[in-house]
Amino acid sequence: MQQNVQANIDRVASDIETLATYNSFPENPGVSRQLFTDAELEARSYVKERMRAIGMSVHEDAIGNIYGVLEGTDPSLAPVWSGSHIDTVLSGGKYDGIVGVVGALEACRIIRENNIPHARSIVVLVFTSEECGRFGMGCIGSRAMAGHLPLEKTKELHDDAGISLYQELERLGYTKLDYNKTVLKHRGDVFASVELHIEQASMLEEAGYPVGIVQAICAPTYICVSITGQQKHAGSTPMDVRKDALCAASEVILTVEKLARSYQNKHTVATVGKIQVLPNSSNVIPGQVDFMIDIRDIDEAVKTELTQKFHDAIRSITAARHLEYSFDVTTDDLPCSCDEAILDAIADSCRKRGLPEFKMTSGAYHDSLLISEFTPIGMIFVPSKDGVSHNPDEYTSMEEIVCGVNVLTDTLIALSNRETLS
Ligand code: HGY
Ligand code: MN
Ligand code: MN
Repeated sequence: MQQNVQANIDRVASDIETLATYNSFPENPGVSRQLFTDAELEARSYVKERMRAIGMSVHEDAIGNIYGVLEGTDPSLAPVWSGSHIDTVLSGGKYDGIVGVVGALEACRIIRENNIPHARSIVVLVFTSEECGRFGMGCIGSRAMAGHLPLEKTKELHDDAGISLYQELERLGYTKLDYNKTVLKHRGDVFASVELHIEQASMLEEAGYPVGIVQAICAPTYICVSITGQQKHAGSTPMDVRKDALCAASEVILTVEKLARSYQNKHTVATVGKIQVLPNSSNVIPGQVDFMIDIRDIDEAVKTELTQKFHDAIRSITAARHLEYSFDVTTDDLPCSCDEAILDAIADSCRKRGLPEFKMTSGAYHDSLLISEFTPIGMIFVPSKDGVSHNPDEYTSMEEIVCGVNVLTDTLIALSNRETLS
């Protein structure tokens, strides 16, 4: 019976701390590392160098997904994947996504150092832009792999400075690569994928468990809303003749909260986290307000129903105030279930290590949600202190991370030596 492998806590800690130094705004709290910023490009270089140091071959596809390949004894077999993201939200933490990339690298180091045989190659992935911050779309790299982001569409995604994703791909040389050949993936291209990630909620901490086995992943719907009123003088315009876009938006946003609350289900959530007021001057009645509604659910039918209710509310609130609006659903993903055989492989490792086999649902979305369209997936969670994430105070102890890496390593070894999943 093979001894339990053990991750090297110092290497994992060093990778996490080093990546945290690649930060666009070090003067601000937390880590800010949005796609293709200098900080993110430095982080990419660091990860590629760590992949090469392990003896992996490294390549990127035409949308910037990074692949580090630890070749198996039979490289003709479909590989096992493990990865996550290194981009962050603004003023985010240093564990979201990073734990999955650093953990997969450490798993490969352990496999290599201990000469553990694996028939299938193991590929460590860094997915392009899992966060939606810069271009308003989440899981860009994994979404493109699943065929939901044709290259032409990248010309329509712009950041706040008006730069398109396509322009960035061109600037960095990615448009020289064949998009369809290097990005698109099909069923059978990948044998299985396992992602290690922080829970970003407090179930594991409350249960006192060091790891969790994800059974299903909630999916997002993003809606861009624009409300147009009449920009006028704040001092000389009587209250009864105003067409104040921000007052209308405020009514809408509170209605979004009220409707989401009415479902009383912890997986039915809706948020407005980004808003732009024009012209945003204290002595001008706002003429236009643009904001994004972020809806999540594990039940697609509920998400669709809630989207319709939000649209109805916006229509009636703006009509009552004689304002115009636009309502554009820009993302509408489907929730997914994880593969039973992969769940069992993760549970086998937990059992072998005397850990609880705690099955749970992910409220956050992940790249695993999108790649589940072409490969069986599994996810391993480690706790988030106080359930805090997307926040400078995001924290998971190194001991908990190492526990997750050990379970990930066992699972990758098991899967990379399996002929079939069923
Ligand atoms: O927003 C999410 O669910 C993920 O953390 N990007
Ligand atoms: Mn995140
Ligand atoms: Mn994440």
